[in-house]
Amino acid sequence: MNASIEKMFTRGLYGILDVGLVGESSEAMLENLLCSGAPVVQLRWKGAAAGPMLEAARLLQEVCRRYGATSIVNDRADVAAAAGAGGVHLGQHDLTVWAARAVMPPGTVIGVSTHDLDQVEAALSVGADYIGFGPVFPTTTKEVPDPVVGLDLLGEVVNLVKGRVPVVAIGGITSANAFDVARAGADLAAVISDVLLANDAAGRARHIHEIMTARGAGQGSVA
Ligand code: TZP
Ligand code: MG
Repeated sequence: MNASIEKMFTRGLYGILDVGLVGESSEAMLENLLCSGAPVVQLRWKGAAAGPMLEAARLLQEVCRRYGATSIVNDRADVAAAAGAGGVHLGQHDLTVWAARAVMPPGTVIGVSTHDLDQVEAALSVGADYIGFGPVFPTTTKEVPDPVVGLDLLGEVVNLVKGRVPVVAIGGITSANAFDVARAGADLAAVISDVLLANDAAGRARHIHEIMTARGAGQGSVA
């Protein structure tokens, strides 16, 4: 198992720096996310041109390195590779895991978004390094979200994955429901709006990270 994945084999907050949402305050927000202790932060910038995204990904990688966290670039394996990022996150309509591996250096992380059990099986069979699953709850952040999967199906995914790779829950997760997400067995909670739009983003990120890492919160699927 490579070092970046090993770092992710821990419960906690999966931070997402959504540049479309935070704009010019991105750099300060990145520090807020990393100060929480989050082991991983993803750069998400829908509609960005490759040049500005590469610049943002380089900054992400540099700051994550300082905090000992894994940097992940959403959607774009080419940008992730060029920036020296720790990994890439692929949606169902992005490059395949196989194609992304051809672009990414050995030892980098490839995560896949899934929305049902068949997609989870498929992602595991092609060697995804972690499984994103959701939306667990309703979300307004994604323009066209997939149907809500709920906590019971999240629990089924955790049972199906059996600790082989980390399970990252996403969609509508807040400090108010993060404990339920942890109890369903997710290793990491990926959160956008509840953290980025909070008055005290650093405090909210830390709170959710603490909920996810609290003793007795999870089933310890990858413990
Ligand atoms: N994928 C599934 S739901 C979602 C993504 C990117 C958006 C999550 O955002 P929020 O604000 O945490 O619901
Ligand atoms: Mg995508």
